[in-house]
Amino acid sequence: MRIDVVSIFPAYLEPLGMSLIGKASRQGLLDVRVHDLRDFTHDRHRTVDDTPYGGGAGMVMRPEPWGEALDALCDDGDVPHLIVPGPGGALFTQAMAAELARKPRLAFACGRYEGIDERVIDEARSHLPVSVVSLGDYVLNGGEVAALAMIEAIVRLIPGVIGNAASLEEESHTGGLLEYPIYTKPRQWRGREVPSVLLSGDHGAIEHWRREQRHDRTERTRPDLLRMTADPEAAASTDNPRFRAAVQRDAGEIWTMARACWVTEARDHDSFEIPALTESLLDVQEWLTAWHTWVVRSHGRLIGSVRARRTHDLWDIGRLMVAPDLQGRGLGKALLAYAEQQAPVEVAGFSMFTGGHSVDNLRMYRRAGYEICGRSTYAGIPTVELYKPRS
Ligand code: JEE
Repeated sequence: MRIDVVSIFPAYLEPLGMSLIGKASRQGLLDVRVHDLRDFTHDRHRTVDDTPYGGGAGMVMRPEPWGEALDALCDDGDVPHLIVPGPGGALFTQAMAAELARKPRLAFACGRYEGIDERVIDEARSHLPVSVVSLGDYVLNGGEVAALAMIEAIVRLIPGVIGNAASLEEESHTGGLLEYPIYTKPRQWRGREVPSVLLSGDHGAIEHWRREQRHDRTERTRPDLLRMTADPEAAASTDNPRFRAAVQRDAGEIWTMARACWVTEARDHDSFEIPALTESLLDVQEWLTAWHTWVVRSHGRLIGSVRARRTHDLWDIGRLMVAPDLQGRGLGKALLAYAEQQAPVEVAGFSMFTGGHSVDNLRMYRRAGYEICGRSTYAGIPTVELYKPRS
């Protein structure tokens, strides 16, 4: 990946030569170039600011040096995705970092003073993808510190930059809960003991304790991650529904919808002993941390969901559901195809599992290329295992 940064304080970006980012640059995974905006001025004083039209406090960055600097970044055919840090931008998120980590070229335009003449952004949008992004709801003196933070968050997601792929894999499985507390040696420090469960060697008890800690901490310090209230995504109405990674806030609706969806299964199999019907809300919150789960919303309403995880060389897909009033319109098939697309490259095929009497589901799975590869029973209910090789 190539990253260009334009600033009037190139020295602010010197930390980019250190640590993981510096190492990635030396290994050739990354090419970071910092440019001084003043090199694109032509007056004796290398002026980059002027007074605002319409009055107001402070100074505004003049458009001409920015125009020339951005032109210089685009002179060789391929154009970068331009990120303009600004206090009025969209909040920078992990999802954004993951999306930007896949681009071959990024450029950061770091403003100072009150910001950059708006026409620079308008003009850049006419030939580049541009995102105005804010690091958080507080005011900095310029875009440099924001760019540093964003670059660090993006670059660590580039394959090969963090040596330990397992840590990234683990991170992507946090499922929207905060972390559990961690400890190392010595066992006793300043009179404080490491929680005894961690020394017990009982892996089940440790897992249970960590799970409890994560829920308690999330409830205490980030209740917004658990509650549906003020969810901007849920509030946004979109006519073109898009699949998104599920977050903890989706748990309640997934739980409710599973009950609505699987009650027909219960009728068809003459039993309520179906995992999707007997599980609790806490179970859903729990499996959201262990599975990749995607949801689709329409006009703020959760209308579909699916989950998947890797077991050996298979991508195990399940809990495929569509709101009962919207079934039969191809949304289930689209969700299934989406879950398949998300499979890691190493996966050889897809596996699914359904009730033996789920005639409509089985028909849909067959049409999607699945073959029955096994039959068994679960709690006395006939079940069917399905397989589809990766094409
Ligand atoms: C880029 C200049 C300073 C200070 C006016 C009016 C804004 C600009 N999360 C983040 N906070 N701040 C930035 C950021 C700040 C920047 C620039 C990013 C370029 N500045 C500046 C004050 C103002 N204020 C009242 O509302 C708040 C404008 C940032 C990011 N990313």
